[in-house]
Amino acid sequence: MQKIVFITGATAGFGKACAEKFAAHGYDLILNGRRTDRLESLQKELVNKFNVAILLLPFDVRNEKAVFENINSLPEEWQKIDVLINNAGLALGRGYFDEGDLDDWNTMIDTNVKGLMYVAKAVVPYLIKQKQGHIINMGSVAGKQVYEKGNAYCASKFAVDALNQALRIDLLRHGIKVTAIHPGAAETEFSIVRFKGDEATAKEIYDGLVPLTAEDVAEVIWYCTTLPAHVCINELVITCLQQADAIYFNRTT
Ligand code: NDP
Ligand code: 8X3
Repeated sequence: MQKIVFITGATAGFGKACAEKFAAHGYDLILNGRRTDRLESLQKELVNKFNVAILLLPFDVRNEKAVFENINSLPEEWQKIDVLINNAGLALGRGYFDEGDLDDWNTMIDTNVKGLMYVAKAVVPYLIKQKQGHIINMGSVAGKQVYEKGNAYCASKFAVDALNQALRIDLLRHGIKVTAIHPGAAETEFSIVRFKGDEATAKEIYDGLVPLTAEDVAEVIWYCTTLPAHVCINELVITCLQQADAIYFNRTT
């Protein structure tokens, strides 16, 4: 039977790489992000290449009303979601707590925590109805260990870690798999967004490293969704070889 994956934040980075990966394996796709032009060109590309069906659902995950209106009104043929990749998220700024920008904090918490919760809450009734499904929550090494100047972003990803555990516990009785992926440094648009378009500073994050790619992360997510029905990976922490955890790097390349 045709399978469906719903990916938030599919206009770049991990979400886009997941869209390519799942389409290559014949999944139909529901793709979310705010940049509609990017969603449309990705749709065109993947339909041409893999002949899959794609539904675009452009909305801001911070917008509670938009999340529930869009997901509650999915056409019936799109309601049988097999996999939700709850990936939309961002960091904004990297600085001491006492120098932090409240707007940046609010955006990170609203997107990474509340947005992820809204989308899961809206999708879960479909998974419960079909008595199966898999939620992949995008965490981070920053949600496992706090680093200097990480404060609000780390807090948002610690919350994702907690929600991932909470969802698995609360959905246990419905037979729904819940997995968190916690990547380390991966070269996507993440750092350009974090440093607000300052490409030189964004690049420094990866100095001396062969960082993870979006495709590396998509490959791991794909793997988690291909295991036998009775097997659930609870969480995975993934770094490049030159990163030991959220703090220690071997910058030699
Ligand atoms: P990118 O910046 O490349 O992609 C982020 C995606 O999230 C974009 O598609 C963006 O789409 C979407 N997004 C952001 N805000 C919203 C919003 N309010 N509503 C809907 N979509 C939104 O970054 P990554 O792919 O690297 O990041 C994806 C996830 O992985 C994030 O949760 C991030 O925290 C996490 N992560 C990243 C790591 C890294 O080093 N790259 C490591 C660990 C975790 P648009 O702007 O079009 O809305
Ligand atoms: C992104 C990885 O180390 O920049 O979540 O926080 S890090």
